[in-house]
Amino acid sequence: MRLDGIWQFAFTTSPEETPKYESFASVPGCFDAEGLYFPRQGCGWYRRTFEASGKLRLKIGSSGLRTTVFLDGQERVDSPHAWLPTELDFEAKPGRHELVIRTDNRIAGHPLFRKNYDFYGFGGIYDHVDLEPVPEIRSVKIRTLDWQTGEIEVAVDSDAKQFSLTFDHGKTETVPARKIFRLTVPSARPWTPENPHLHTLKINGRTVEFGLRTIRTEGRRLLLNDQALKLIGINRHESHPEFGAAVPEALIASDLLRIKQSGCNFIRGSHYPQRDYMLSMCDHLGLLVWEEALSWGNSAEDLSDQVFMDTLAEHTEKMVETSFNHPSLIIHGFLNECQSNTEEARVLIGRLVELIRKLDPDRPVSFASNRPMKDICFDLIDICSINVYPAWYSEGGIDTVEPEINHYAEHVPEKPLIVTEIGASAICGDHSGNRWSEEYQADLMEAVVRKVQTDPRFTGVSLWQFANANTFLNSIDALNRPCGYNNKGLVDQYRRPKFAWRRLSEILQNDPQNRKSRK
Ligand code: ADA
Repeated sequence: MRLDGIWQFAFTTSPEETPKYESFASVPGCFDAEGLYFPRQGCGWYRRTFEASGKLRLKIGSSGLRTTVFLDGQERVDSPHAWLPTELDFEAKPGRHELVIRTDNRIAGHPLFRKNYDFYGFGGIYDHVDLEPVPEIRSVKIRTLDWQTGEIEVAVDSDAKQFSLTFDHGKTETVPARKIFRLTVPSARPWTPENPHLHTLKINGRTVEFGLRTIRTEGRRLLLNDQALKLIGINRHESHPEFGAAVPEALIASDLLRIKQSGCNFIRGSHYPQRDYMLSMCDHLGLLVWEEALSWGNSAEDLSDQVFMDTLAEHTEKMVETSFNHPSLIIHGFLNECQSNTEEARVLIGRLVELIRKLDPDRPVSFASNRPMKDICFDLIDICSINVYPAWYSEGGIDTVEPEINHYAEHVPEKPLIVTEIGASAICGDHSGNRWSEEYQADLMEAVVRKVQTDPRFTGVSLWQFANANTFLNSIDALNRPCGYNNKGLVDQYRRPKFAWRRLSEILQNDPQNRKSRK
């Protein structure tokens, strides 16, 4: 049962105040995106009733920044894991029940969000709310062991005594239940960005989509099904002036289609876990994804704060478990631009890498460093990733881009190297050719893309960024962010293309390497 729709709504400045449900709000929706509560800090209370009974699971696909669920007046879940699903299993007596979801967007006191983060922390329910019987199969995790023969490893969490298994609507086989087992996919076809073929496995009525592909690093190369990848892509925030983080699915689909059609093959989901719809769409389109845990520019003080460390570890674990079966997901990331030149960073990064490798031994792990020359953590991860802004946050012009990134390539260890951020702001309609103009942004982007395409030391680039995205409004830093947006989008916040977007599409569409993968 999908519970989306019109819910009763109340706003309070703190969780202690009693909500008065005098208004209505859309679910999904962000209360602070537009209108009455823009951009207020406090609690958005969403209330409705439903009629159902038995053992039920409530699932909120994505919400933030802190989500508290009350059922029939009782607090049942309290989660700081913004952008991740919140779930509650409960037993309901026959009759009508009251459901309240409180979303708190206050930054003070949040264990992971900080006020210096260069993106807006929206309050609200970003994704669907669903109610279903607790599934007999609690979770299924599928790993590709051999992409050519179709051998997979399946891990199932369930108390069932036997499993009935059906691949791709084929014939059903019944086997005794096991926690982990190997199977061979009949008529196996690999998943690649060019031909993103998906298989399905149905276990006791639960269907899981997956793709046959391996991903690993070897020296400076990143290999998908043993073929070296060159990633040309873009960072994307889940953000829109009118919907906040509750970006409608049709708009997510249109963003991703445009990215695919431009010739890009890669998206860095900056800087938090991605919605299931986003990853599923990338599975279908053959777009490769870097997903990362919520964090940004964290200081050594954060990195050694016990609450921050433990919450980030729990958050990372949930993220890895939630996204496990998506073949498009190829890199797990965390701690964007932390103080990775400190011992505090080494301890936390080491802990997160170990945790991820235990949960998912296959996918490479990385974090984006904005201090490649003094970073002391590159040895801990599989891919060196650098966020650098030559010709934007430094004096030189576009001719400094190539020498500067050459310099980093010479310095970092012998591992795949991705320029995870690089770019310039541009205001639509400024054609002066100076900084902030569409021309300057396009020229800088072109210098970067041509360099990464032709220099084998680079495994890839994710340009900063797809669309202008909402960011902080009330700090001194906001003076650098006209109208409260980070304006480095290649399209603006309403997805209107700037020169750089058209130029990028032209470059990639004229690249014979790329032409075949856009089909
Ligand atoms: C950083 C950061 C981004 C964004 C960017 C910028 O690299 O990771 O989130 O803030 O800088 O626009 O300056």
